[in-house]
Amino acid sequence: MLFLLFIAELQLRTFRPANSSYYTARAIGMPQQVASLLDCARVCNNEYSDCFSITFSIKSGACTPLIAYHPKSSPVTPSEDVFYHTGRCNTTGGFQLYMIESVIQCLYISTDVTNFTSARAVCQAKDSRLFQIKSRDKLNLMRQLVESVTRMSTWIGLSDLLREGRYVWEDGEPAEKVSFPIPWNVGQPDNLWNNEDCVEIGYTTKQFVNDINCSMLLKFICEKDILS
Ligand SMILES: [Ca+2]
Ligand SMILES: [Ca+2]
Repeated sequence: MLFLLFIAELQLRTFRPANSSYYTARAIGMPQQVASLLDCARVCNNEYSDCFSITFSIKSGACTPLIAYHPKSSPVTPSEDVFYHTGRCNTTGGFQLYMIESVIQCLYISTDVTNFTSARAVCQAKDSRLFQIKSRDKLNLMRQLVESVTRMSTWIGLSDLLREGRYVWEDGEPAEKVSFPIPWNVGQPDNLWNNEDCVEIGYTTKQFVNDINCSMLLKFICEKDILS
């Protein structure tokens, strides 16, 4: 139940009031009556893989899923509606939108555990990659997901498999080129037994990461680019 509440909360946050003067959008479905903004967000997420945004009228309960926006064009949003927007997240393969503060992510969260190589392969097969923590917001999101959803140590998309001590994010960017520093736990990375080349975020040490043996069985999170 806690899990469901958490997901509902995050979903709701994915639809933020937008300045409609910067967007135009085209309806991709007829307006339908829903009970709440959250239900409208669900309609967009679950019933339309190409849904980019919604209009929702608190007064009438009318919910309209939208596609295609063109920044800096004239608005078409009816003035009595509140216009919410989000990036697009194709939910095929179990992906969902998650957002905290300014970061919005299209994520798949594993329900079972596996080693780093398999986790990476699962993400790649889903046309995505292991979750990368390249900003404070993404670290905050990851921390909440570990605390409330995976509830155990979770792989992140960072490793020094190619060259010892040279950490590279899954998209190939060397960690030292990213302005947000790797949030290592105290004393990490220690390359224990000369055999730790993959990186986990621990359940008890949520805001910090640790290098660990790649054959450990952990949960993982895949991220896909948000389409806007
Ligand atoms: Ca290492
Ligand atoms: Ca370590």
